[in-house]
Amino acid sequence: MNIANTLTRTRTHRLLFAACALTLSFAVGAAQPAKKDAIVLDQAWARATPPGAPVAGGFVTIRNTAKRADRLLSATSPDAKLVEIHEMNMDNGVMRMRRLDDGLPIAPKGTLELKPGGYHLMFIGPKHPFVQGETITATLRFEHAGTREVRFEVRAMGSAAPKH
Ligand SMILES: [Cu+2]
Repeated sequence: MNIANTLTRTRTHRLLFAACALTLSFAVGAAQPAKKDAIVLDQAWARATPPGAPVAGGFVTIRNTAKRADRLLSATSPDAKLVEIHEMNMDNGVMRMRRLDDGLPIAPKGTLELKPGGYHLMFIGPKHPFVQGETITATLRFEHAGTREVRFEVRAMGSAAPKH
């Protein structure tokens, strides 16, 4: 796979960006149960990383059961220096990623899916390799629902090339 050629420059520096894209290039897996309340978090998982990886991708499905909109504002994790909310999409065959400083809205009764190739949490500066089978913890902060702790099940790095 020749991701380097398809990447464009962003504010994020290139190495970080490339590694980030790599962690997100593989296909998805199954489910994991969640919490209650106005915000329901489901299918939280993170991608395993090789030692020294600068970033790791985290994915979760967020359901807003309330009648008013909410917003995912930010996230933190004891397992990484920093967690950012990112968007990734394909633009004319070019993979682009950007940090969403204003977070992500979740419609009333709506569902927001963070998944490979789309919105995701970017664990920046993992404090240890994310090892398959382990659990990574993060706290998500919502505008109305407050904070929620989520456990991300670490899944295999995968070995397939991106399908695009
Ligand atoms: Cu990212």
